[in-house]
Amino acid sequence: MKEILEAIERSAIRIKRAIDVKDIGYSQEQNSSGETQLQLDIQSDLIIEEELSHVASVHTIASEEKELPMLLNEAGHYFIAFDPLDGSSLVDVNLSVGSIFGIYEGEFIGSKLLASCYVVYGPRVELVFAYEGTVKLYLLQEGEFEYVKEIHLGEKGKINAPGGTQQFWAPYHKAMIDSFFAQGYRLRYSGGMVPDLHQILLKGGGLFSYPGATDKPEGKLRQLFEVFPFALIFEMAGGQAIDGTIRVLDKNTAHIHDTSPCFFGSKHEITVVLDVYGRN
Ligand code: P6P
Repeated sequence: MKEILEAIERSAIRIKRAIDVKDIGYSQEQNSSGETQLQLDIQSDLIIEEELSHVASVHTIASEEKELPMLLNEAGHYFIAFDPLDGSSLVDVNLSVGSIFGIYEGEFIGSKLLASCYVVYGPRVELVFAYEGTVKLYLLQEGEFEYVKEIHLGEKGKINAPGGTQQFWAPYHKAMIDSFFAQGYRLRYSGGMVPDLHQILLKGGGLFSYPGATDKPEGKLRQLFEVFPFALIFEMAGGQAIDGTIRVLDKNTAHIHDTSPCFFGSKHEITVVLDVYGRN
């Protein structure tokens, strides 16, 4: 696992360099979700593929930017799913973006997720690694990721990060989101999953939601590359991650690009979601 973390750290440093200088124009390509790829998306994907290809313990990788998984080493046993540059369209307005990694044991299913990692490219570059029950924060300083602290979520938070298009929300979902604001929760939503969830983790808690809605009944965020890695991080930090009714890590994955409605948060907020969704 140490070699994988080191490969992610090398990738992050190279991706940060690309963000700082790379042409942020669009390519002629689309990813498997039909999104037009930025040159940066493709560049970041290639950087991670190259760095992980040197790690003997990695069997297969799956990227949000590629249709199919890629076998790297028959003798390896880790299956790594990653979103190379999540929220990349925010780069051209200079907002924070991130890379997300799920490290699975032997196959790409939630129950086999062993460790998760994400990198935030913002005013500073930070990395969070969740493994064996602890969530650790690292800060890039002079070319090295220095350990900062463990991350723990409070029982109840103050942040409400409501994703999706409001006009397509179920009425009971809108009423629930509004109820949190009526209790004084602060709106914190940039449209970048990584910085939005990083803020909740570091500010002690709250709720991030990207529900199923009439335009996207199964939500927008991808199970293997985005939802499951953050679910493991939130659970190891003392929070929860559900699809509205069940734990997301208990969901079945039929295709590597499957999405899932998702709610990440402190225990209090998730209890509210379970109550509301359980009654509708
Ligand atoms: P919306 C970015 O495109 C992304 O995949 C996530 O990073 C983010 O949480 C979500 O989409 C934002 O989606 O529909 O709220 O703009």
